[in-house]
Amino acid sequence: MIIDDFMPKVGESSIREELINCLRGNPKTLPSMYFYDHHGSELFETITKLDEYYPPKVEVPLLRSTAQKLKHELENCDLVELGSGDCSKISVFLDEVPEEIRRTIVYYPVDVCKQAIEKSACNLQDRYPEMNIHGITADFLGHIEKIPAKRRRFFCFFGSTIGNLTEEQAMKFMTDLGKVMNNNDRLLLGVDMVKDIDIIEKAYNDSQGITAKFNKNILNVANDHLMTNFDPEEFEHVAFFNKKYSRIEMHLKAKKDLEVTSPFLKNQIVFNKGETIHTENSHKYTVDGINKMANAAGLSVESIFNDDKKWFSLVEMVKQ
Ligand code: AVJ
Repeated sequence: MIIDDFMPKVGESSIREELINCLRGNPKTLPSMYFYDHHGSELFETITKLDEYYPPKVEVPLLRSTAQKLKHELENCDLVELGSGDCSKISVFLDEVPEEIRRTIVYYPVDVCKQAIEKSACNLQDRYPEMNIHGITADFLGHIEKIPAKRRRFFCFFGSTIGNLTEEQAMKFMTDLGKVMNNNDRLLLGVDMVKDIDIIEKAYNDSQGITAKFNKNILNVANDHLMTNFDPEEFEHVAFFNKKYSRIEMHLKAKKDLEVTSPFLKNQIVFNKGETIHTENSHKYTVDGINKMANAAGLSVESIFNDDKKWFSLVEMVKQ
């Protein structure tokens, strides 16, 4: 098993510059990619097991039924999963694929978290000894070209991770992906659909406060990179549905006036009581929105697989 590492490391100035710019912005932001250090990836795994967090509950059975329909398309291909995380989704998918076909697949998990890739690739190798695995740690938004293109590719982007991108960013990502895709390549995209706002908001305000911990952990990650002195407990977790943009927004709200210092900064970062850091967007889609996005990126929607309630979609796309 091979793992290629393309992620910048703690201590690299490019990360510090990005984070400082975000915290100096008005409004202040932190990119949601930084949730996923080792602890954050574990907290996210805990979130996926919460009753209120419905997306995996609908996506997992849908992955199973869709895999049964698409399994023959996987023969002799490179299976590239963007944002593979703990690899639990692809294993639901692969369980439906016959061993003779798995033998012909090379699986490429791509994720920003090196620990997640190492751990999950090993588990997966134990589960499917007949399959080749080649892990890649990369921020696939910027490094899509790092992904090998020797054979026909089947791209998977599950979990509605695309929902973290703004409309503009999602469009750029899809266009970049459309450009590197060849005629026989396919993309299977998991997207969370618009539904009752109450259900959506509960999923991001769970009663055990795990999502709050996950949100606040991004400040520990900022502390690791910037040597700042953020105290996560001085911030409140806020998550609500923004109708205008059809998305959940997560913010961290200062409980009092605060000053944060870093040896990499001349001046402190000043927070007034009530001021927020915008940490995440999680867009919810409509079929219309999906088609528009695909077309603008030079892709066409071949099929949409849904659950009964149409809460989640797996969208199969090909190059136009
Ligand atoms: C992993 C991006 C799909 O947006 O629902 C979960 C992350 N944030 N709870 C999502 C998340 C808060 C999740 N994604």
